[in-house]
Amino acid sequence: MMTRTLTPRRRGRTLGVVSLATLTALVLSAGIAATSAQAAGSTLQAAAAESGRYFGTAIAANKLSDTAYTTIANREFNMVTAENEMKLDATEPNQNQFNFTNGDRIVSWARSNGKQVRGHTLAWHSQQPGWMQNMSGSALRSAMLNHVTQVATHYRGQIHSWDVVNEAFADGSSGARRDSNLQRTGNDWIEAAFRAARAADPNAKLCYNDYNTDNWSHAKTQAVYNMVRDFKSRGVPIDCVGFQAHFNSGNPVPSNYHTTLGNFAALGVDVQITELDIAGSGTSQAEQYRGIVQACLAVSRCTGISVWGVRDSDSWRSGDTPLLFDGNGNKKLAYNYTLDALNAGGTGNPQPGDGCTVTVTRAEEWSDRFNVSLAVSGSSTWRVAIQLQGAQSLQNSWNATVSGTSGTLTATPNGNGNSFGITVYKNGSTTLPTATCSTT
Ligand code: G2I
Repeated sequence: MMTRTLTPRRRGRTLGVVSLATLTALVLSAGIAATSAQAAGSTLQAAAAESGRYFGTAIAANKLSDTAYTTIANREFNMVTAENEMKLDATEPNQNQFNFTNGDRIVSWARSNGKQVRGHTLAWHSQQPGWMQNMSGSALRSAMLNHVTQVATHYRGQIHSWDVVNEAFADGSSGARRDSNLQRTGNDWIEAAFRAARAADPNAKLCYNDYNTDNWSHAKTQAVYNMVRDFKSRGVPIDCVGFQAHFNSGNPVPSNYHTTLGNFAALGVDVQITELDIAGSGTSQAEQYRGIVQACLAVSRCTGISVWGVRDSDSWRSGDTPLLFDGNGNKKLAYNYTLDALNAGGTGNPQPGDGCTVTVTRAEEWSDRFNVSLAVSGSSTWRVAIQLQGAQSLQNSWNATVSGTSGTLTATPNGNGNSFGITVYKNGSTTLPTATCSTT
């Protein structure tokens, strides 16, 4: 049996719900020691709910008749994503002929079991029906917007969050949009899709969803960040960013994950981990799952985590055994680590290895320079790397020790708390510097 010392915060909250006498009676009648297993959430959804988050899974409609599958899914998860059933090829197999049969089965199963639904996905270069693959230009743009409108309207009021646009950026170091028939209709296709989705279902949160956007220093991450920042500044209706989080040895969980999540959240969007799976086994896999949970819990706008399937055997890459239950439905070590990390919570006293996040805000501006305010949360022992843009250079700083004058600056505490500032000479660039935080 696992034991864990309850923090004061947890103990107080638990006893607020279950009286000490009741708890003692329960423990005595069960004849077992009081451990976290009794006090904490005993399923993923219950443990995540302690901090107001959801824990979800992808569901395949053709598995809803498998009771071993639905038993686990129903017990552990309170958010459901249709793995394939709401994609473009599934919902509009012929132009303007919509088929919602399997998507509806998943929504119906979710709702009858008290779960919420993530919609996946309205516009994507992949899994397009044949008729759409052959289209281009304004005809494709219209067909795409019609698809967004029709599908979002069909599910109006039933979707927690929609992945409005999926995987629109290229891999590698270019930071460019992915070439696709949709991209070739014009760079504004993404914002057009978001506007159509908002009009069709004003109450769904509208997300941009992608993979390989986990490491803050990767060009693709920066490119998506810049798009979201641009959308927020121009009033394009975006509410959330989905991080697919498909990890393996070639694409490991980055140590700066909380920084990525925190910096996106600081733009004023929710962040969600939408398709989590981690190739591997044993302690290594379990520790990576724990890291992901801790990163999400460190960011208040990280509102939930979904894994991409129930059992390893249900995974799109089952050979990688990337999920939380084995093929027989047994809980893996990764499950235990995930559950414990959720139960440990994210707002207690800082622990070694916990992250910090930094938010960057533009302040006063003059013709040649501007002020930047930075605020660190999550730790009081931090180091912030500030990336100046272009030829920008440092004029001045306050409330932190700042070294460097151009390129990457380093800031550390100087006894004046967690908020500090710099003045930056523009030297031709008014772009806001970016910053990452690490604990020391
Ligand atoms: O590739 C993993 C995921 C990456 N992010 C977007 C997700 O939508 C994507 O999910 C996967 C599904 O897990 C697979 O199940 O997307 C694949 C392609 O859409 C899905 O694979 C497809 C196969 O390509 C089809 O041949 C098959 O008919 O699954 C279909 C249903 O089993």
